[in-house]
Amino acid sequence: MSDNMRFTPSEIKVKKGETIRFAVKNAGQVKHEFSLGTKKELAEHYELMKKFPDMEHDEPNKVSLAPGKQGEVVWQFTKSGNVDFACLHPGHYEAGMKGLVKVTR
Ligand SMILES: [Cu+2]
Repeated sequence: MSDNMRFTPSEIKVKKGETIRFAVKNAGQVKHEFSLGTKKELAEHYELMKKFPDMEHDEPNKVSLAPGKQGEVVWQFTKSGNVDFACLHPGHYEAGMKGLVKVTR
């Protein structure tokens, strides 16, 4: 994750049933987060983040990282289709800080 509001890579392909360990690093100078979910879940969480921008997360599908820090999200993809991920710090999502996991059969 970087301060140019991008995830690298921003598109990941996995197979249905696979468990993926996302090793996430904040290479920027401001806080970023990696939140995995459906578009609807991400949108709901984004509304919350706008109200409480400093909220910390300990849910299994998210990791908030201070500058220079590294973290992990481990997730099993049980359905084929697309799963979104995004940084939901206010302004980051609109700036394009999002990505896609493509789950194939
Ligand atoms: Cu961010």
